[in-house]
Amino acid sequence: MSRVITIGAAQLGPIQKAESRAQVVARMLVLMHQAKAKGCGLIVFPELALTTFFPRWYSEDQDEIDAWFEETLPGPETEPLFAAARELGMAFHLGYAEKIVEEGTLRRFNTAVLVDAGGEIVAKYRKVHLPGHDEYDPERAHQHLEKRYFEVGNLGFPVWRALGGIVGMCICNDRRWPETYRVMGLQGVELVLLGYNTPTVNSQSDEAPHLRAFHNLLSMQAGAYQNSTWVVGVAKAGDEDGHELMGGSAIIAPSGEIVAQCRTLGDELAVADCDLEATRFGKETIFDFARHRRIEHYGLITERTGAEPPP
Ligand code: CDV
Repeated sequence: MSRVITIGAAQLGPIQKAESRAQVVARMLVLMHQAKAKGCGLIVFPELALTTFFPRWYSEDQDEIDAWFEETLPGPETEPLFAAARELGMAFHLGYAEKIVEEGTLRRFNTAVLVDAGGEIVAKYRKVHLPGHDEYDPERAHQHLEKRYFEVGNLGFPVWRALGGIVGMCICNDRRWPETYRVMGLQGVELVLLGYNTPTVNSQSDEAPHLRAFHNLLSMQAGAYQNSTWVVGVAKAGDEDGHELMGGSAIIAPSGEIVAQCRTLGDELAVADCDLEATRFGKETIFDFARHRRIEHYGLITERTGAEPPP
């Protein structure tokens, strides 16, 4: 029996610093209606989807910084997304900057939520691997101040029973780390949703853009294959106020193959029918963790070489 969910990877083109949330949400609603016309039951939006990629801008003014954050979700500007989910019967994944008081402490996270077709938030993830730096760095071609503006996520890498399967989330830089997928893989994940904002150029070297595009896909395809899970990676792409972000949003099968991909650097939908049953072959054969993982033997390498285990 198949468990097919039609998924739309909703790449967003650039969002300029001066653009309002209302303008962005209007673009997202267009993509939601396109997705509905193509039979999607889930649409996936990028990391920090509601605004420009603000961590490239250095600021010491907390009010200015807080203007990029959502204090409530849904809020007045994001409610139309939730209404569209209900109207269209379509779940969505959304990345946003979260400002929240938790146990009396004000906190800020780089967050993603999964909203079901009834417009309810059913899952929340907070980014763990925050790249960049926390002070202005004059040596860099551009700033990347995620460590300044966000705390490390405090929710781990859980999975949820949702959309008829087992769903996990991560955000951008998380996708480069094998443990991101493995922690979810060990919980049986069948569908990993993630958004990214990745500059085409490296701020600290002349790394070739084609290599950066290769590493983007390499990470996601390896994570999919080695854990026999679908991975949907969605970019915010194009030129934001002179800073170019890569595209390449992709839907990746549990085999590691790309089954749908965006071709432009603008608002674009890539759609695929994703059968969650297709995760079973890898999970029951070569990546049957219970039968084939040999954790007790991994330490022997340390014994043989005499190397000290890492702290
Ligand atoms: N938003 C990100 O996490 N971007 C990083 C860049 C800075 C390398 C990424 O891993 O794509």
